[in-house]
Amino acid sequence: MMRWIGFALTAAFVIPAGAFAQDAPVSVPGKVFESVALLPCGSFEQAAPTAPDQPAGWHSDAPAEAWRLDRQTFLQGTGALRLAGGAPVNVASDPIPLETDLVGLGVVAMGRGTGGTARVRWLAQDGSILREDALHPLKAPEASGWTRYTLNETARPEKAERVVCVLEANAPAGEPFWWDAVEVTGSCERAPSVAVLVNQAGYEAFAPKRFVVSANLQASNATFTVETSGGRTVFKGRLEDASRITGAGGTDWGSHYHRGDFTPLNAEGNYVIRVKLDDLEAASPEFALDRKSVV
Ligand SMILES: [Ca+2]
Repeated sequence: MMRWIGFALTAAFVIPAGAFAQDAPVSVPGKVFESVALLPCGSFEQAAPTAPDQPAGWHSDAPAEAWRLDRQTFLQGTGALRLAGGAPVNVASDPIPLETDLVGLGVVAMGRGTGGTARVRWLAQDGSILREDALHPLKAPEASGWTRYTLNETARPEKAERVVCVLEANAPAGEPFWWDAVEVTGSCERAPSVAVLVNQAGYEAFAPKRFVVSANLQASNATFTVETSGGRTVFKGRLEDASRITGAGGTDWGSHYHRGDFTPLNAEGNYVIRVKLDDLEAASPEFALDRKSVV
C-alpha cells in the first residue's frame, strides 16, 4: 500500500509557480515519510557562547556588526538575525548531518526587509557542494511585515551527507534585513509506527476514560477495541480525527495524534486497547480499570 505523509501543504501556503521541486522523493510501499526538525538554532534565541552579539549555531565571514542578534525586532521568541544593509552579507548554519533514511527536506523561513535570499546547500562527505536549492518568497509581505520564504520538498542528492542553511541579504544602505523562524524539516523514509498511550496509573471506573494514539502516518479509518486481559472484546469505538503538530512557520511535523474515549466502560478489570489505523494494528500495555486508580 502506498502512503505519503510529510509536507501536506496547509491553506496558509501559497507556493509560487516554479517553487515545486521536480525531483521530490517518491513513496515506497510499506514505508511512510516521517518529518524531522533538523535546524536547532533557526529561531535566533541564543547568543554564541563566545560572542554575545552573534547567534549560536551560525557563522559568517562578514564583520561582526553586519550580522547580529536583534532583541528589538523579531517575529517570534526574543530574537532575530539582523543583517546590515549596504553590502552583501552571507550567514550559514553549522552543517547538519543527515541520517541515512533522510530522502528529502523542506524549508520555511521568515524575512523582513528588501534584498533577502536564502538557500540550502547539500554537501558531500569531503565538504564539496553537490547542489544548492533556493527558497522562494511569497509575492506580498504578510500583515506582520514579514515575508514567508519556502523551499518545498526537495530530494536529497546522491552522496549528500550534510546540509547547510544559508541566509543572505543585499539590502540598501541603512536598511537592515531580518531573518527569523527558520525551519529545516527532513523527510525520513521509515517503517510505519503506531503507539497507543494509556494512563499508566490506570483508570477510575466511573471517571472519563481517554487515551492517545500517536502515529507517523495518516489513516483514513481509525478504530479501536477494548479487550479484557483474556482477549474478550468489551468495547468498540472510533478514534477522533488526528490532530497535527505544526511549527511556528507552518511546517508540518508529520506526527498524527488521535484521541479515543471508552468512558462508557465501567466494569472493573485489566484491559488492553487495540487500535487499527487502516491496515496497521497496535496495542496498549495492559492497564487496570478500578475504583481506586488515580486518574
Ligand atoms: Ca526568534
